[in-house]
Amino acid sequence: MSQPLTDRDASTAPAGGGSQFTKESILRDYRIAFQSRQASLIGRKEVFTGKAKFGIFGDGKEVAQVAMARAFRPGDFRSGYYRDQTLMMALGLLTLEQFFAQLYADADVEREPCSAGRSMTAHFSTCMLEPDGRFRSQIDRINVSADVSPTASQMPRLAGLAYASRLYRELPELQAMTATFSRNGDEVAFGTIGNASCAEGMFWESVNAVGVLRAPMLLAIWDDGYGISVPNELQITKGDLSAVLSGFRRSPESGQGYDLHTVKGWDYPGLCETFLSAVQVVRREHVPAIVHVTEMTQPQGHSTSGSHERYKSRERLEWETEFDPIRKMRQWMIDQGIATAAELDAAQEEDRRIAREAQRRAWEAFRAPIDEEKRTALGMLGELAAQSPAGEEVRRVRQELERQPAALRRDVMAAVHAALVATAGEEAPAIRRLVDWKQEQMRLNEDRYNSDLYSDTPQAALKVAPVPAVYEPDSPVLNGFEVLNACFDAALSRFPNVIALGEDVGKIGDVNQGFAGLQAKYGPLRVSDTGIRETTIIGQAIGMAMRGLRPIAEVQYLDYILYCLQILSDDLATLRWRTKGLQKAPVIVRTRGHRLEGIWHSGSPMAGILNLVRGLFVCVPRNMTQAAGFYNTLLEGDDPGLVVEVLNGYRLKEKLPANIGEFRLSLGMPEVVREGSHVTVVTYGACCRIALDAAQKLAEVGIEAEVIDVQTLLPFDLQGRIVESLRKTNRVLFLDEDVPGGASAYMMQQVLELQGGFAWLDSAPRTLTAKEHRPSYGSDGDYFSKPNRESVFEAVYEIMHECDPAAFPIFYR
Ligand SMILES: Cc1ncc(C[n+]2csc(CCOP(=O)(O)OP(=O)(O)O)c2C)c(N)n1
Ligand SMILES: [Mg+2]
Repeated sequence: MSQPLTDRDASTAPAGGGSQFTKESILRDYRIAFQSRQASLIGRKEVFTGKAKFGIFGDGKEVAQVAMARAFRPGDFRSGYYRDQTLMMALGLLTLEQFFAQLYADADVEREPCSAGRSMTAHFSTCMLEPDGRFRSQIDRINVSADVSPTASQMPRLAGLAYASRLYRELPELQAMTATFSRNGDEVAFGTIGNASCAEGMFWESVNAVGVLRAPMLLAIWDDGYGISVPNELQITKGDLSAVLSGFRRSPESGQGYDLHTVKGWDYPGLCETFLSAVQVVRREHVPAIVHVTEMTQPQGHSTSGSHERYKSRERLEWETEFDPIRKMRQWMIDQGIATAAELDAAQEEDRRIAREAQRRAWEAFRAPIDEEKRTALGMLGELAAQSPAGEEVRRVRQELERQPAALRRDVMAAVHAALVATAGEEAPAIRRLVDWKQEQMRLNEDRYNSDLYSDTPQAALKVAPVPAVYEPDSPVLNGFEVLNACFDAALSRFPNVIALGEDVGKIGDVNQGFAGLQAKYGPLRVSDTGIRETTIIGQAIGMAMRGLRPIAEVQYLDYILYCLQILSDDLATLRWRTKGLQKAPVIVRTRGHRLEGIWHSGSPMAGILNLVRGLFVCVPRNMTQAAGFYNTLLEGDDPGLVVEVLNGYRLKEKLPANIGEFRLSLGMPEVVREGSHVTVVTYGACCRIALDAAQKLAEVGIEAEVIDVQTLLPFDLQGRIVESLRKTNRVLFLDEDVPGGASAYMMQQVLELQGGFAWLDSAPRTLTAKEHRPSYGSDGDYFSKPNRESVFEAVYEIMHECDPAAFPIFYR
């Protein structure tokens, strides 16, 4: 083991023990590690006795984490994973009680401040927002971005958290924001990841991106040799991460690359030295670093789902016992004369008690409100049993609930439901009271478990007031891309925190020139080229947005959104919900699609997207002016959004609104783009033009189609504009270029089920979509793969034929 520790520069205000190595601070580290271990041991038992559903703990990783905590300072960020309980405790961001509250899924945000019971145990976060939804100051506290479960998914966001420091240091126009978000970009974004998760593609994509971005990231790899049961030899080339990462090492000539460190997970002084020296360079020079912590252990195995004796050899298990980091640290403290064995024994005894008591208090606090609800329900059920002819059945239901010692809310609600079924049709006063109480509980549970998918703050995108486009007599008629360009120019000049990034966005101003000339005007940090790395373009934007910036992140084509759909779905879309409104990342994702040429430049996989990104708004404007209106709205709001521009519309002519920087479109407001009385055609994006063309042809045979552009798929027609049209036409066609049963089926469900459109129909509702396969290449390929003027004509005509065959005879087949 390394030498004794000596104090370093004490001016770096420490967050954990900092760089001062007093006996007290070392003992404090030890006790946090020990208490954390006790929490893991007790936690596992809590799962096996049925009080918690699942456990995944940080045992074996404790000592490295108390060492890492010393490198943190207020203003820093963490993006990590489920092994970090000790780090959280050492940073003062998680109490033992809170740890247990999350284990029990306590839905009270005061008791379980990481996710209000929404995430499983060991998914950490800190509150980043004021009650009104604005960002709290980030510089006087340590900020933990909310964890997710998919392995390595903490990495793309980490890239953005780190990169924001660089922007705050290097962009003078962000100076005004530094009081809340940055001290000269001195903040480090710390990451943690398991060794096996480094086999994921996005690990390598993120490491590469951060190296290119020269962002101040300090990444710790907790290497315990396994990913569940699979050893390093089957995870990583050469079985050795340090070896394969070595190509990223900083080159002395260019200064680019990483500082790489390797240190053992049981070597407390070595870990402290390594983290403290590494972080100094990261902070000062904005050079990223990786600390590969090897020889870590996992005394209780991966999780409560199975035992590690199944896959670890006896030798390995013995080695893990011997090299248990807490045991090693204890010995080192005794050898160094920091504490005697007797003193440590006494401290350990006390720590065992502290952990047990915290567990008991957390359990009691978790149970108390539920037991209260149960008592109330039992009282009401007793009352109902006395009043009802079905009293016996109600009594049975009541008894069953009473007998459950640790009844959950679902058990209470199931009993109430059963009693109401048993007494259906009766008029006892107790029934009304029970129904009212049930409704009240449903409302409370809605808040506990379902709130905050979208913003409900004063800045919510849904509350942004619309501003109509204004046209002057001399307003110029421009190419679509020039309209967008004017919009982005206005946004960049009005909001200093707007940062555009993406492939080819910088120098050439994107492949369709939406940002043409804007890098020259605003500089390469405001309008940036990135590598071809969709996942980390989105991750970068998420991290930046969590630090107060307003990224417009571009995915070059809609077809390539599949590369980042996972991170959009798992991270961005869930962020506000999974923290019950304690964190946000108002990212704007820009892409283009629907129609151009060939399989991978004209896809429109909208249902796939819609179904995975609830939590984002999805705008599908039919032209660039509408797109500009949505960008302006999203920039005023604090929700994330996706805007799909129409790929074949950049060279179509549009009149430039005089207020291109200010005009705003409301989300969830369809527009009737052609009025008609016979059939309603509901569509969006590029299909609007096709529907309008078809409507013109239909008018020639006496059919008046009403064409409605839904404009945003999420949210969808908030005021029921489409059902209003159905009241008039009583017939409907849902049209788009997704696959059959794709977004057209979604629109149908929204209109017929949610809006009650079914009641107004005189004809069967229809959908017209692209074929099941991807679009073929060339104009004919497009024509025979996607809806076109003729197929729309025929679909509408057939609806009319069905209701009046004489007036509308089929003449084309
Ligand atoms: C994308 C994804 N695949 C699989 C899993 C299931 N899983 C959870 S943890 C884990 C092993 C991770 O090992 P490692 O990164 O070494 O971290 P450790 O648990 O050993 O600390 C796996 C396969 C997951 N959470 N996410
Ligand atoms: Mg591992």
